[in-house]
Amino acid sequence: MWSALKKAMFALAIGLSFIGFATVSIAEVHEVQMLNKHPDDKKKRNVFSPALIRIQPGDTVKFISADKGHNTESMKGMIPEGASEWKSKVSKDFEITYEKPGVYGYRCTPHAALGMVGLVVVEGEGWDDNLEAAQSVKQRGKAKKAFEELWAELEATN
Ligand SMILES: [Cu+2]
Repeated sequence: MWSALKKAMFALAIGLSFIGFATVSIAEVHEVQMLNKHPDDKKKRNVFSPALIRIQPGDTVKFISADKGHNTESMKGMIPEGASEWKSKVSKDFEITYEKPGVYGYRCTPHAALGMVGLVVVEGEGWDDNLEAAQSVKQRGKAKKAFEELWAELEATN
């Protein structure tokens, strides 16, 4: 026969293991800095850092206006079908929660042609369904090279 204490401890252990399990699935908040200069390479100006971020459905990305003059805006043809577009105000922090797996290409409206673009990848079933479509969007100026580097980084870390 178990003592009342043993029973209580057993119940507590079960309870704690459920809490531990639940913690794993709690949505996370990821930060992306909007910067005038790359933290590791001062020659790179106007950057999102990190420019490529992988998250889980339900996670939030917080874009931090660390330096003024930047924003974040989803790009036409570069987000999954049915996902919501976004456009933040310049020089303001901005938060967005992503539910649908897929790739989400975005830019800084004033600096897109200078290569200030980024990629959010929401992992999960069908995440690469819109990959080809996003990659085939025509890019202007330095955004072309910037996205080529992001696609390469994405492929290298798959
Ligand atoms: Cu910018």
